[in-house]
Amino acid sequence: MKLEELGWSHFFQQQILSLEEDCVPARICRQDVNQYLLLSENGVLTGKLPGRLRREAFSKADLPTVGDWVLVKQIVGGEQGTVQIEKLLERRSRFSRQEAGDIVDEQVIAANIDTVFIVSGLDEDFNISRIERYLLLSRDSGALPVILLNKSDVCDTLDQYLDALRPIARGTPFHVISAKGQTGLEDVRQYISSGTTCALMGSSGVGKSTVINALLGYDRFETGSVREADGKGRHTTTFREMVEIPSGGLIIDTPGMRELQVWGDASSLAQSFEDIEDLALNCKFGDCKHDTEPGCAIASAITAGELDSERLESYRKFDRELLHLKSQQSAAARAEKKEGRKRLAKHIKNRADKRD
Ligand SMILES: Nc1nc2c(ncn2[C@@H]2O[C@H](COP(=O)(O)OP(=O)(O)OP(=O)(O)O)[C@@H](O)[C@H]2O)c(=O)[nH]1
Ligand SMILES: [Mg+2]
Ligand SMILES: [Zn+2]
Repeated sequence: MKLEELGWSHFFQQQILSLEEDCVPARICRQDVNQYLLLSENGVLTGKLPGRLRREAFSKADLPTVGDWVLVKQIVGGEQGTVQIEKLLERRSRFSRQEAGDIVDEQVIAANIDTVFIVSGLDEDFNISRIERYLLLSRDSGALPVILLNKSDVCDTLDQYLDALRPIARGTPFHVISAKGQTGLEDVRQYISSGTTCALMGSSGVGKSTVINALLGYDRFETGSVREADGKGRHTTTFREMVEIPSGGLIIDTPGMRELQVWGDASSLAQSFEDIEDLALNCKFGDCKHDTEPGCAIASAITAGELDSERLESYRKFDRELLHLKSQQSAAARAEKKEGRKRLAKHIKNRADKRD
């Protein structure tokens, strides 16, 4: 494959002008425990990450992930196609969440993507707040979010679902499809062409792998049944992987994420909830909490049926989560600074001891 077909562009080219000649660009398609799988002009490569790059990383987000462009060098004396990763190139887009668990760090789920397909099943598992959450995370990604409403073949309450979706989707395109029934796939293909990359996100069981198999035209990814009671999946896909689409373009399958903690700041909130923030400009008091204050434009909109009170609740919830994230980030930064000072003091003392 040519580099352009793998998504290479001027943006990446300009980053390597002054680099050593024995390095070549390659793109991460899979990350295993101790190694990476990469696509390159010379086919599939196996890559190792040197300890130096790990040590230099401030955050996990500084390490290569699926979709990343890196520069690699053939390992001298190593097997053909075994390379060392020398440098991670700057990303032109990234979809991130907060690392699951207690660590405060950014986890990049997919890098250098053009389109984020937010997949949702039109079954018992349909969940508006979840779509709202994915939308918030996509706002800052630099990729275009597109909502795919899958499993239309089993849905007889479509109008109801669409009525609930419209106010939160706002300008975001959405398409009703059935991967199983092979309908609506042309709507999805319009976002895919040679050199572009898309990624599918969404809970377990919504049909991400089934959609990708339908687009590829063969069963590349394993799919799994959902629980009958609530339509939830069983986490069939367990790692992220990027594959080539025979007709051009690249597509990333991801496992359904159990925890989807926000990663972003006030601007992601403002972008996702422009409707609320615009209304708030008309509240009588600048610091209106939209609770019981007189002259509250948001309360009036809710009374008039122009705004769903649940939307305001989501806004408040994300606002709290983002504030919490911010305070965790500053606490982590303070701890790091303290740790750094300790290390420096130790270093100075060591040098002094040596001189003595
Ligand atoms: N009725 C119907 N079922 C579908 C459709 N698409 C997928 N499914 C079924 O939904 C189940 C889950 O599909 P997967 O593709 O494994 O879901 P996934 O999103 O990849 O799930 P994880 O890998 O666990 O994150 C499977 O039984 C699929 O056959 C559809 O359009 N209609
Ligand atoms: Mg899957
Ligand atoms: Zn108000």
